[in-house]
Order: sequence, then C-alpha cells, then structure tokens
Amino acid sequence: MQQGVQTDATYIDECAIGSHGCVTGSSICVNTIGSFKCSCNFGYDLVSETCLPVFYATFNCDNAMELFADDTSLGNDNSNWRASFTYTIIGNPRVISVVGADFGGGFGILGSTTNGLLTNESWKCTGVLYPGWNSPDFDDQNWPSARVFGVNSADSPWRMMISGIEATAKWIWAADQDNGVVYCRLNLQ
Ligand SMILES: [Ca+2]
Repeated sequence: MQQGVQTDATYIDECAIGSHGCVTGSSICVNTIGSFKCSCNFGYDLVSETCLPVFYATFNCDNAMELFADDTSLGNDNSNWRASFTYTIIGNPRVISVVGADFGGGFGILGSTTNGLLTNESWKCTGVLYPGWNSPDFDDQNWPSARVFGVNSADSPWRMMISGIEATAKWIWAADQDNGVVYCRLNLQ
C-alpha cells in the first residue's frame, strides 16, 4: 500500500486538521497510518511522553565532583581526573553548580555543555560552604569570580586535553583557596 494514500473513510491526518497535542516549539506532529506522533525538535527529548528541553553537560574535576541543576543533584564523577563524565540536564535550570573536591596536588574543574556553556571566569567559586549555595534563589553577587588555569589543552597544567569537553573550556577553582573543597555556580537566567 502506498503510504499517505487514503484507503478508507476513517483515515484522518490529525496533523493537517490540528487535532493533536504536539506542543509547538518543542515538537512537530508526524502523521502515521491510523494515528499520529509528536516528534521532538532539536534540543528536546521525549521524557514521560512530553518533549522537554534537554542538554548534556560533560565535566571533569581534579579530583571528584557533584553537578547540580538548580539544587537537584545530577550525579557524581568517578574521581578520575583524566576522564570526563556526562550529565543529562532536563528543563531550563536557572543555575548549574558544582561542588569539587581535591585530593592533593593539582586542582581544577573543567566542563562544557551541548548548549554552549563553558567553565570560565564567568562562574562564581568559593571555598566557603554557604547554606543553600546551589539554589537558584541564592544571591552569589559577593562571591569572587572563578580563578582560571588555562583552556582544555596540552598547554594546561594537566598537559592533556580532556576528552568530551570543548577546547575553549577553562579549568577553574575558587580564588580564595587552594586544594580542599570548592563550590562553583553559573547563573543562566
Ligand atoms: Ca588533585
């Protein structure tokens, strides 16, 4: 049977007549024989039958870290400073944040996202743990800008490019302390 040819009186193109629930902007309607489906637009993935904005963050820390979107944890890395870990971020968070821990020697946090975010001096970092530090409502205007150690390349103090992370991302840490544990955040809205 040739696809798209009307073969009986019950054939309805829900997309053409607008009787579908596909949300404009996040999805398009795709007509199928006897039904239709919503196909997610670029930058959106199907989550619980709804196309939601999704992007991916690939980060690394010398030595270990946890990533948050708003104040929700998205997971921990594997403590291997040579290897990045990719986190899935669903929705439009107002802030992404990282708690990073160093186990001695060099220290830094490096990352980039599929929607163009990079670690660099636009992040705020501190070695002080403030209550609610990773909340989107937390006021970080008095936090210092991140200290940077160079871009993701063999010319960095790590002498290698970390796979999966953009070359223009910069290794960052808190300006107010070496080593230890630091809290870094980037406001998105
Ligand atoms: Ca270290």
